[in-house]
Amino acid sequence: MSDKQYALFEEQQRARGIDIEKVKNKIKQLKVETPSWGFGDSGTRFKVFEQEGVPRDPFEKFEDAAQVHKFTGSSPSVAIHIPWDKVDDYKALKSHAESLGLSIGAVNPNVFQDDDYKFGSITNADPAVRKKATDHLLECVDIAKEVESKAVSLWFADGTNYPGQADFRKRKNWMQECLQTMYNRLDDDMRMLIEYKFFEPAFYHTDLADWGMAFNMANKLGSKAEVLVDTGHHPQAANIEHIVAYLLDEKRLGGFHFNSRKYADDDLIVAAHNPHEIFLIMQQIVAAEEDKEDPGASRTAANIAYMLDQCHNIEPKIPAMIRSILNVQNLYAKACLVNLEELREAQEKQDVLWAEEVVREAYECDVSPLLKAVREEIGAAVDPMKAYRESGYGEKILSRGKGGASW
Ligand code: AFD
Ligand code: MN
Ligand code: MN
Repeated sequence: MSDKQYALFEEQQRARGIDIEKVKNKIKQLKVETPSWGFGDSGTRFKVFEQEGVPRDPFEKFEDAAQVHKFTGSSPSVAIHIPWDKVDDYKALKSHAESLGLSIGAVNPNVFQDDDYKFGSITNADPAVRKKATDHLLECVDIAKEVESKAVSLWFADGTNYPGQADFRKRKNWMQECLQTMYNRLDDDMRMLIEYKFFEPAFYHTDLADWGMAFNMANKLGSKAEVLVDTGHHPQAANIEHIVAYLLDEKRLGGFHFNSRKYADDDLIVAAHNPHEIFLIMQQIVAAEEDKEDPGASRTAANIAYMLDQCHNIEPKIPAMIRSILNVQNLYAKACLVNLEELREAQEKQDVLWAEEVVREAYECDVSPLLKAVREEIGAAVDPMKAYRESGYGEKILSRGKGGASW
């Protein structure tokens, strides 16, 4: 990137009242966690198209994740999923991660693939099944402690397919009872991130179906319980940026699972279909980060766990992850270019078109000179996708063959 290009960009932004050095620092602080399960084979209920060279075990998943961090400089942690990432020695997995410049991020329990969970896990009418599921949650808290992870990220497939199949209120109370048992196991510096999902795999009701149910559950459990917003988990046309602002104001936004969807939980490359939505989400976060009048909201914003939750079924996985990280950075960078003082003035004056223009203007800025400058300063590749393509890593791992790890 030419210095001239960057100098012109910087001059333009200064003229807009933007502190570019501050924006660069904010972008450098944005770290996005990759999901171990995103590197293994994945698919839909119709077909898993096995890919040549996918990792054969959790250790190789971390090696692939290390490529994403190597070229972007912005994804130093990897979420694990138990039992998909079960190993005999978690400390060995942690040391392996550290040898690659990575840390183990959120620990994700799995109470949706065992036959016993056919009619639910922590909402199952059979107390023995609820206990089995709760024991697994406790096991995951213990694994988190062993690998010094500070977050256990919870998603439940629990739900029903037909009216009358189960008692909604009993299930709600069973869930709370099991989650309280898990909550009580958390260390003071740990947190549980409660994810919700509108539907799937249950098709009539899902026990944690929306942000309100997750928020209510987190409130009942205590301050170490927060809400996880998966961007693919909402009804069509849901205003996710409003949900995010509400949770920030309540100091209950714990993190994100970024992906994009057209119609359902498609787990596709984040912002591939609707980048504006992710920008508007980021704009709420940046406004909270900079809100001097609400230190609680800015603390919450500063403590968000940014994670990808994606499965690349037809495209090569490592470059798809790199693309996703770049998309998140791009939209966060744009959100940092909103002149918040000007926006506040326009809002106070209720000048609709001025306020809309202040936000739109930032969205329409080409931030590539800014991102290239940041990448140069942090020692990442100026063009991560090109650098990965030219690295030969994708070819090297083909020797692993087919039939590697899958979820
Ligand atoms: C699926 C679920 C949910 C969960 C993820 C990892 O829909 O998003 O977070 O698997 O368990 O995507
Ligand atoms: Mn998710
Ligand atoms: Mn999902």
